[in-house]
Amino acid sequence: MAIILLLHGANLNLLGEREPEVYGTSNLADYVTATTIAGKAAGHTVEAMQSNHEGELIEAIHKARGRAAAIIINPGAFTHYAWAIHDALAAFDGPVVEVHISNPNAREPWRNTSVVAPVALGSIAGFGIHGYELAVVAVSRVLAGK
Ligand code: CA2
Repeated sequence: MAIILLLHGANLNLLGEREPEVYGTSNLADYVTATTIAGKAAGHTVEAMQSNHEGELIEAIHKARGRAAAIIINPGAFTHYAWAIHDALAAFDGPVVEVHISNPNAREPWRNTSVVAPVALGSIAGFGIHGYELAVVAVSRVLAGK
């Protein structure tokens, strides 16, 4: 049984409270629950953490080194400019999957760039809560060597 670290970045603690037309009505706890259930079904433990502070996310990524087998991360708006998160993820030794609830490539131009994508094994965007389940399936297969 491996540990999958699920990280959420800036403002994602507000999910379900505003902009339901973009982000739906599920709150952060719903996303964590769905990911945990998918992880359990695949035989893994999901540990979740959200922060509005870039440095706290970096610390969590550092602590995951040698402990977690994989990271699933929705960095929120940090996605588009946080090179320090990019560098922290680059120093992590397992697969990283970038997840977005909406499809940033179909939105404002400033959302079209991800500084996390170059250090992710892959990115899943636009499928809402299902994207998290897809990320768990992808990570599990990679960890199993399939
Ligand atoms: O689609 C995603 O998952 C995003 O990572 C969400 C970020 C956005 O900056 C990225 O471009 C795409 C924003 C999350 C903010 O979520 C809120 C939800 C409800 C109320 C206010 C903010």
